[in-house]
Amino acid sequence: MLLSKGSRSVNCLANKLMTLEKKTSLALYSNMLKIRLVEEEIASRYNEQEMRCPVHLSIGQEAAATGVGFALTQKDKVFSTHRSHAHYLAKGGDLSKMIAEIYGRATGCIGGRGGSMHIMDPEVGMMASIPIVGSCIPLAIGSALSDTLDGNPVVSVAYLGDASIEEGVFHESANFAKLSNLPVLFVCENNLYSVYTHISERQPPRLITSIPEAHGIPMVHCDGNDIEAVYASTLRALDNIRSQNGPFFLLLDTYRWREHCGPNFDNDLGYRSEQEFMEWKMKDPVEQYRKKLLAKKIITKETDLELTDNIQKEITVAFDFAKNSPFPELETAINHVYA
Ligand SMILES: Cc1ncc(C[n+]2csc(CCOP(=O)(O)OP(=O)(O)O)c2C)c(N)n1
Ligand SMILES: [Mg+2]
Repeated sequence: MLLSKGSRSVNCLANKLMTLEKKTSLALYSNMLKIRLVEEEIASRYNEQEMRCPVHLSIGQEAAATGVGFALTQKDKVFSTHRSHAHYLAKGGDLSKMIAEIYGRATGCIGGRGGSMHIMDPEVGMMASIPIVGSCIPLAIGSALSDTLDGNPVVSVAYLGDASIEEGVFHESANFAKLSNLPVLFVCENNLYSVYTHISERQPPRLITSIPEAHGIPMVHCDGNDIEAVYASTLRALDNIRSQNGPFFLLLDTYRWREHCGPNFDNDLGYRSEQEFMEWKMKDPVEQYRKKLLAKKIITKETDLELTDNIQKEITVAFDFAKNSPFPELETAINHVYA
């Protein structure tokens, strides 16, 4: 884990890691497993053509969303991207409302109007998901400015992919957030790709870590497959922000396993190698943590199976709920439209 100058000592992070309670470990593991199983279910049912929206799955990236989401309070606000399911579930989102949204049903978290790429639910602090790359970032900045002016002690989180770094709005937002000392956590999930293009073909040969530094924003760079590292780093980042030190940047190394958009594997297209994929797959965040918890006897093979079974049942209930829910009424089609 790499800490930039100006951030606090690593010891406080190590202490937090050591004192991670059994129930916290279990909660982190359960949530990662739930994201994995939910998204695998979406993938396996996608070809039934009842989910009539594009889906961007986070399979392989579960530790990033879970570690961040679990460190936040319910009042903290999250602004997400096209790859939002995991962010929502880790923020305490309702699984049935999410699946119903993806199925376009009136019971979805935004009434079936948005689908997978627009998941939002202000009740749990999921303020928006925006598929235009980089565009959720200024929303998080505006929200942080508004909360600061109103005296609300809330942190706004801007999730971004590695491609958002290439958008002008990221730099304008980072500049303004630092200048105004805003309580913003930038979370960059660097999965190396923007659709089919590797970061080395899109960005000059410098580390992303140099970018927040150039804006004077403290940062932590950590293994996005290590759930405890992500969780502890986020707690550290939040400590720093809540001490009114302004924005913080968290860089998480991760990898998406399936195609950019859709349920399939696409290594056969040739934009990345099977070997690279396998190397990342070996770092499977769910499997790594399962092994760790088994070794520490926090779970057993039996309790793990029971947990998996319970999550599967919850998933079945959510899909049944979605499929049995009505579509929105035609008369409501122009509600919430501002044009
Ligand atoms: C401004 C803009 N340009 C292009 C696109 C098309 N597009 C959708 S997702 C995506 C890749 C984004 O990559 P990244 O931010 O790294 O997130 P990831 O998909 O890897 O999670 C692109 C180019 C878009 N939605 N918005
Ligand atoms: Mg990416």
